Amino acid sequence: PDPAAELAAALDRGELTVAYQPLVDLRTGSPTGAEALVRWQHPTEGNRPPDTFIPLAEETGLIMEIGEFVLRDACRQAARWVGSADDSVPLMVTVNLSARQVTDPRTVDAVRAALTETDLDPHRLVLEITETVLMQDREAAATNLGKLKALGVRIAIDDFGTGYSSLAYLSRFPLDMLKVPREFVDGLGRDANADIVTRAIVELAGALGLLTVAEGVETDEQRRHVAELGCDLAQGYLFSRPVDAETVLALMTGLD
Ligand code: G
Ligand code: G
Ligand code: MN
Ligand code: NA
Repeated sequence: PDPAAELAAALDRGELTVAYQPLVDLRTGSPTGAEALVRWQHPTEGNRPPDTFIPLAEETGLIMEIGEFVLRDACRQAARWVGSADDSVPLMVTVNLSARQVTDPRTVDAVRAALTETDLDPHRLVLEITETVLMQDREAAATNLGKLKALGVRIAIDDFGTGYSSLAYLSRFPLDMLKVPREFVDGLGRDANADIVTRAIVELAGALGLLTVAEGVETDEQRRHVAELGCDLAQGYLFSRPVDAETVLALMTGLD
């Protein structure tokens, strides 16, 4: 069948779900939120990874509906974490936005609706955008990001330092967080350049007042390394793989 129609039907039938990968505060070691990652559980073929259908969703525009679904689920889950955790924990949920979502003005409406419906403090929602996406349609991206920031949400640059962008341009955006890509974390202690680049990202973030998240932390040595370099948060298989909403709720509320 037509792959685009199949994806649309999958969304209608509820085959798309959202997994959550915990974010850990490197100072306390406690979970402080999670990244929302869409999943497609195909009835006969099992799990289909996002990179097999997100590009198609982008092309066809279905990403707007999928994105709305992910945003709503993410805000609903985060509101549950907040409702059952200690007030002092700065819980957050991060959601990936693809190119079309960043430039389409309807994304602002979708984010506003998700926040209102779930009564989530906007500050707890962090939108992840890649540098390449930001550089694609600068005008539209800047306008939309300004409106999103006005709602009170935070903005993260995903895979910082791997895309095609200008620091001068990026620094004019109202950013809140930089995510250190897995490939840099993976090279720490083995590749001098990985250390230098990661250190530079953390220093830049510090100077600009942004949080840093180390991605793809798989070993205790990597955890120590990124903590030493001054990263604020980390995620990766060392702490947890992406898990379902109930499992992450249990983690977040200390029942696990
Ligand atoms: O687990 P992982 O295979 O989930 O994710 C693979 C890629 O798919 C990542 O680059 C991630 O940013 C992207 N991705 C995962 N979930 C979403 C989503 O809800 N929206 C968009 N636009 N991208 C996503
Ligand atoms: O591009 P983005 O950063 O949004 O994608 C996150 C991707 O990284 C997801 O596919 C997620 O499953 C994957 N991931 C998360 N933690 C780890 C890890 O520790 N090791 C590896 N290899 N992949 C990871
Ligand atoms: Mn991401
Ligand atoms: Na990333």
